[in-house]
Amino acid sequence: MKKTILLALLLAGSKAWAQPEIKPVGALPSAAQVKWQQLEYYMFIHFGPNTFTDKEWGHGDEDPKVFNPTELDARQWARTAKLAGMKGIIITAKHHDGFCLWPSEFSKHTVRESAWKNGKGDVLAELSAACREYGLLFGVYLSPWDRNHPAYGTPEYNQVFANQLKEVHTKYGDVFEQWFDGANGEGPNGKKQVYDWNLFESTVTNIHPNVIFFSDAGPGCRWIGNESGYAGVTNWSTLNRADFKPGMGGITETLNKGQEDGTHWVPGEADVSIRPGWFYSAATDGQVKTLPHLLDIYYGSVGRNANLLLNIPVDRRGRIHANDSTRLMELRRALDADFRENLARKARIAATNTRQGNTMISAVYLADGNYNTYWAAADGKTTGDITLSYANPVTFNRVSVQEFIPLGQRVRAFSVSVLQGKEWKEIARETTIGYKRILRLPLTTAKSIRISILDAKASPVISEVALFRAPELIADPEVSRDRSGMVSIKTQSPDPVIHYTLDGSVPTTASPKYEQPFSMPGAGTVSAKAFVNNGKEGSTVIDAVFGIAPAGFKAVTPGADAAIDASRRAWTTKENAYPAELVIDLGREQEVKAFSYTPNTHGGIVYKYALYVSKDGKEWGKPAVEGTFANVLNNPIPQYIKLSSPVTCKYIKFVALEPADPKDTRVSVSELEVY
Ligand code: FUL
Ligand code: CA
Repeated sequence: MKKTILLALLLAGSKAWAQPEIKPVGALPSAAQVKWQQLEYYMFIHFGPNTFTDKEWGHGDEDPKVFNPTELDARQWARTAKLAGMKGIIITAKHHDGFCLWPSEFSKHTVRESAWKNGKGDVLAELSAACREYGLLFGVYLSPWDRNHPAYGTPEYNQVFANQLKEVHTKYGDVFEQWFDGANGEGPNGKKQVYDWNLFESTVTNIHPNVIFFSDAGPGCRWIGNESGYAGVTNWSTLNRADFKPGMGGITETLNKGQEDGTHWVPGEADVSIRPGWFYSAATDGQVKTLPHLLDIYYGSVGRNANLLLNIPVDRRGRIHANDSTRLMELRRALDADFRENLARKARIAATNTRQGNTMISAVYLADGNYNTYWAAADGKTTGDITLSYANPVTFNRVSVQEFIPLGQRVRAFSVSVLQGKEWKEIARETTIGYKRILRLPLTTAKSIRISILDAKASPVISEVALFRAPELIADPEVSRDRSGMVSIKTQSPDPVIHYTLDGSVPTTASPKYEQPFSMPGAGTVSAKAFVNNGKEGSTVIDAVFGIAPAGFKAVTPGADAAIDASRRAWTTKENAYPAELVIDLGREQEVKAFSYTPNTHGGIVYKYALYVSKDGKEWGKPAVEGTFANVLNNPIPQYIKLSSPVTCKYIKFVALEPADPKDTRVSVSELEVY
């Protein structure tokens, strides 16, 4: 075997026109980054005092005693991750509240001060041991922003944070990824820390030279620019790193796509939670993302040259809740079914413009299942057609292509075509590939399939191409309610039967069957499930939560109707609007227990707010509730806020006090609801 390879290399080298060597192009990944990219999918765990106080951003003033999981089982987390096909776990060792999940010497807000195990517990010790047991990589999230530490906001704090990093990286074995969170919600009058990133990085790399640093700017990998789990359809793994700093804001678009001629290799990592929020809350037990949604996220991240970091919050017992683990296993089964058989392995594969003179480079290596063997075009050729031919037609709906990234990311544009009679018909045209690009296509049957590299920075180098036939999914039911309170349910699946409940229970075929829109004028939850195949198979259950239908509501604030019209339309002010008021007449006196603010994802997002209530629209008194919408800029989900006690009122006044993005001074409300 060895001899043949040697002979091939000798032969290749002896020809004057041969091009055995491929010159790398642009910024290149380190060996550690290549290994990291191949992980593709791993678990995030948010766990801490917020789990017990039902918050997304703790203030750091919480009693550490609140942290008291009753049956903490890190082996259950690791087992779940393993069964889900994930390669590692990254845990919030320290979130913005400053609470340390290990007994840090450099803080008084830690597991040691908690009620858990009488202060003798150490979550990082338990999780790192469980990861080793299950063959998973262990990673840590540490928030530089610390709302508890007395030194925060002074230069001294940098050393405190460096000391904490040192503890975490020395005590628990290998760490594959160090997550630096860029968030800092202190606002204009808050304590702003000038972080010493060089110190933080060198502290860690001295201990773990191969760790991948996550931040808005890398250097190991970069935030994908949103918390919904989607990379750009164009996604370069390169970035002009000098232009970015963690937490600088206004760069989400660039982070989403990368930069074609970026100076450094800083690949994207897409982070998203399986629930609306990052921390566990019993209120979201019914809002675990659906299977079609999670699959969409997978194709939108791993399928677009990014790694997927999926958050599974641990609950108050210290376990992963059954609703989350059940959905994770559904996702695993669906992914296994989607990629069950690579049809490219049965094809005859040919390519044009193939680089000559190196027997290690050939179209046959495009479907050998080995990432390190590849086909490449000749120098000077930036295009090439890869054709898969079959004796009998094949049917597929997924196409996957992988570039050999150790030589750089090259492809700028590619397409997929199928031969119909004598004509090639293009069925997809896309931009970047990178480490992996997976296209979801309509079910297509053909005897010849062509993947054309249309443009590249240098001769394309392709490791693998694959075709799959993924089974059809049962689409989620979509529940909507109009302004008058009429509820409609629809779904994309052909001929489904939809059943629903209004009491929070899981719909079965015995539950009421949806036949036509029905009225639900009050606040409530509609749970819907679509059944096919005579009720034998069902979709995910959708829980749609609604406030009081705004049929009789009137916007007292001129032009603000869009905030109460039960639609996606938003009410948006001009710039420099803070503070701004939105007054709503509820039509009659009603009991109000809670309100929700649905931010407009296009901007004008409010961070600090107050809500007033009144019987006559004149006397408002003190706010019924005031506070901040934690993490609303990066995760703009509806914000549900409970009043401390129910009030009876006819008017409400929402006051926007501070923007989430200081550079965006408009106030926008997609919907304001009361419950
Ligand atoms: C953000 C944080 O503010 C959130 O709370 C969460 O930890 C998310 C992963 O990162 O920046
Ligand atoms: Ca290969």
